[in-house]
This record gives sequence, C-alpha cells and structure tokens, in this order.
Amino acid sequence: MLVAISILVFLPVALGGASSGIHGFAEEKEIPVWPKPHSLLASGSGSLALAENFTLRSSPDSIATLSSAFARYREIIFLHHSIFLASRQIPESIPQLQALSVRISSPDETLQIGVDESYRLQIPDPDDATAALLTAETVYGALHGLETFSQICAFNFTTKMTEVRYIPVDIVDRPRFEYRGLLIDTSRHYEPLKIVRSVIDSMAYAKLNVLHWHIVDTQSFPLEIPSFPKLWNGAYTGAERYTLEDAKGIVEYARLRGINVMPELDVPGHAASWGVGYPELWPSGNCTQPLDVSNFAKTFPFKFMHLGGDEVDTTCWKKTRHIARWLAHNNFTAKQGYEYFVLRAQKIALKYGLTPVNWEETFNNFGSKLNNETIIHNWSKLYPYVFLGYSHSWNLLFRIGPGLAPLVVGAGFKCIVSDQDVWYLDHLDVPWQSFYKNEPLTNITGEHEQSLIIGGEVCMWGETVDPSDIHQTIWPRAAAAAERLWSPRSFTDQGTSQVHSRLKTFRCLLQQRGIPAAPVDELGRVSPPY
Ligand code: CP6
Repeated sequence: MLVAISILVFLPVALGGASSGIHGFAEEKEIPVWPKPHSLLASGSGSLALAENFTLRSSPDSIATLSSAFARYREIIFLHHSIFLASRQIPESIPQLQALSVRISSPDETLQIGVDESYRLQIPDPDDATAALLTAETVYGALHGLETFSQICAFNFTTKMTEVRYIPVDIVDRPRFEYRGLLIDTSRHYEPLKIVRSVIDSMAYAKLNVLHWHIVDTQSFPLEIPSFPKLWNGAYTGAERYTLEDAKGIVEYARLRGINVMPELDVPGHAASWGVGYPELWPSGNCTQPLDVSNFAKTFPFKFMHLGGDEVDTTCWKKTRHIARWLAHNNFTAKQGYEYFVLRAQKIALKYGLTPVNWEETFNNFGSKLNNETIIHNWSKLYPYVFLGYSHSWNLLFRIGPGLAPLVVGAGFKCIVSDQDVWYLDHLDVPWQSFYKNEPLTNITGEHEQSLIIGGEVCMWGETVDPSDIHQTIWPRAAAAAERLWSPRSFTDQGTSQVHSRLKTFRCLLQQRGIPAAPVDELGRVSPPY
C-alpha cells in the first residue's frame, strides 16, 4: 500500500523529468495543480492545443451551475489567448482538443457539508484526442475538476495556442476533509461586496469550501436584520452595510463556486455594536458587553449557525444591578448566566434546523451540557497546553500536552481546527510552512475520533486588514492550509521543501487571475530553514 502511494506521488516527478514534449514543452517538472490531487493515475509531458472553438459541455446539459462555471472557466483558460488573435496562424497539422465532456451522476444541485466533491479528469494522448472526460458525482465535484483542468492549461507562445499540458493525464481526486474553511471578519473593517466576491473566487481556486463570515462583532454591525431594523445603526456608516439581499447574493455567488457560507453572530461577548440601536441590550451605558442576558434571549430568535461564545468577560453583569438581581433571582452565578445564554442560543438554532457551531470556550466551560450536535471550533493555544515560550520556528516544540482537539473528539463532539499559532492569518510572522505543517489529526489516533475532526479553517481576523491588503494577507498562506486539508496526509506529511515551487506556481496563478497574493518568500514573513 505504502509503495503504491509512493509511486503515485513520485510518478509525476519521474515522468515530468522526461523531455518528450509532443508540441514543445512542459515548463514545470511536476504537474502544478494546487492542492495536490488525491491520486495521479497518469501524467505525462505531452501537450495538446485547444481548438479555436473548444467547448466545455455537460451531460445532462441543463445544469445551470455548470453552464455558468463553463463561462467562467473559458475566460480563465483563454486568459492570454486574445492578444495574439490577429497574428495567429494555426498550423493544420497540430492536433487539437475539441471539447471537454463533463458527466454528472446526480442532478441534485443542493450544496451542503459532506456533498460528494470527488471527480476524475482523463485527457488521453493526442492520437486519441476525441475523449477528454471529466466525471463527477455532483456539480460540485465537477467544479473542482474544472479548476484542476484550468491549472494544467497554458498559453504556448510558440504556437500561439492555448494548450492542455501534462498529458496523457488521469487524475482521481477527492478532499481529505469535508470542511475547508476561511474566516473573514467584516466587523473590524468593512469589506465591500466586490472584495467579498473576489475572496470567494480565490477560495474556489484553492478548493476551499466554507466561507465563515464573521459578519458582526463589537466594532460594527453591518448586516441588515429586517425584524430589528435598528441593529445596523451599529454599522460604521450608512454605506458600510450589507442588506439582506446583499447577503443572499453572496450566498448564491458562493454556491455557484461550490462554497458554503457560514454566518456568525458572536454572542454574548464580541457584541457591543448590537446596543447602538438597541441600548437595552447593554448592561448599561458604560458597560456594553456581554449582551444583557436577561433581555437578549427573549428578544432575538436568530437563525444563524456559528454562535460564537468566545472571550466572555462577565464583569459587567456583576456590576450592573438589574442583571445581578436577575442572576440572583434565577440562582445563577455569572458563569451559569453565560451557560444559560449559550444553551438557549443553541436551542433556538436547533429549532430552525441549524447545527450550532461554538468557539472552544463553550466546550471548556460547559462540556457535555452542550447539545451533542454542537461542532466545537478550536482556536486557542492556551488550553490544554503547558505553554513554555514562543518562537515560530519552534512553536510546536514549545508546547506540552495533547492540544484541545483530542479532548473535544474524545468527548464525542465534532471539531473544526483553527489553532491560533499556525492558522491565524492576522499573525503576519507565521510563515506558510507553519500553515502547511499544521496537522488537524495530531494526537488523535482512534478511527472514530479522527472522523469527528470535520476539517479546519484559517482565520482572517479583520482588525488590521481592509480592502487594500486583505488578499495579500490571506494568500499565499491560506493555500498552504488548503493543501493540508485537501491532499492525502501521506503526501503533506513529507514536508514543505518539495512543495515550494508548486506553491510559487499557484501564487503566480492567483496573480494572473487578479488576486494580489503576496510573494511566497518575502513580505516580512519569516523564512526559516525548514
Ligand atoms: N475576535 C473574536 C477575535 C478573536 C476571537 N474572537 C481573536 C482572539 C485572539 C487572537 C486572534 C483573534 N479577534 N470575535 C477569538 C476566537 Cl490571537
């Protein structure tokens, strides 16, 4: 088995090294797809021009999600094509690929976590150029296959044709984890819709599939909630807001790219902005969080999945007379008030058929009292590690203890991993290598426990980013995490030096598609001798 895996992994390197290019060249030694596909049954050094009227076609052919994807990927694939239209003279002798046929087994276009994202991409030798085939269970697998196809296409400046390279190619691919997330935070800095959409575009290029939209926080409340129209009084300005229609538009834009949107209302801490329009939600005028536990629960039947629950400091509750009285009346300590709030919020979410996600403090404080469907979102480095010191080149050695995730899954809860040492994008000094090496299953050995780790998420907290630098801060480091979450562990565990050049290629691809990703080795990032 191990031998088979090693052969699959090394095959492209071996084959790519041969220089038998059918029409010119394979510039890369290794097939440059990022993240690395699950298995390469074949990959060669041939190339095949795409016909002038090259088509992406599907069967069945009425799937709307695919038609719009075809239009997008045509543009991406022929990015450099038109500049040479006038001077191009196509030699008749060049074999050309007329079409890529996409076959879907299930017409169901419902997107949810756990949807089948697998695909197979087969492009034969030019002698047999009739049958380039992409097969997938669902449209969402097909989208990943189109992305992979686009990454092996390139413009050939000799023939002046766009061509598909590395043929014959046969890729069988599927994700390792079903949850591959990126958090954006539109409370600390507002991000215009155009930026949110471009973040979604870029996520699809790296096969990430969950946009965790930390919409509101203490600093601002940009979202319209029609039943509570004064909530967005907490926005920075009248313009720095999202209407409900805007939010729906983002959700559909993301779905068309295979990306789920998980909204977060982080309560009861991180929520002072709620009281700008509704001051009664504040404990008092100069003590603005956590949200007034005595009022909130009956005021907001909210329907959102990520219910936060992190960093709750209950000092204001104890200091505010009517809340202290309410707590005493219910025979609650402040911590029990916090528990009441979290569990009540979970119940409301469940009533609406939503699965509650909560930051890890809720697990640390309330453990098995949480609804057993709860997904625990890990973020802290402090628990339950003994923390001895800090250095990014050594950070994993400086901790003693299993980490939180093993405890979460040991207690039977599902878990999303976002360790702040290595998967927080706002920590600018963390190099891409640390993102790459963070293994979600560290210290988790049981098969059942491993299955409870549904995946991981990189977090772009918004205190220090705005539209001027959000992409440079997310990319290319999020791509390193994306490969860890998508590709087989047997590959990603082999280290970072062998993926360096492929990551640079992916970073160039982002540039070409208009995503201003930072350089792989510069921009003040530590580049330690890994
Ligand atoms: N905002 C919210 C934050 C953070 C959290 N929640 C955060 C805490 C520590 C670090 C980075 C981010 N900015 N709402 C914790 C999940 Cl180091």
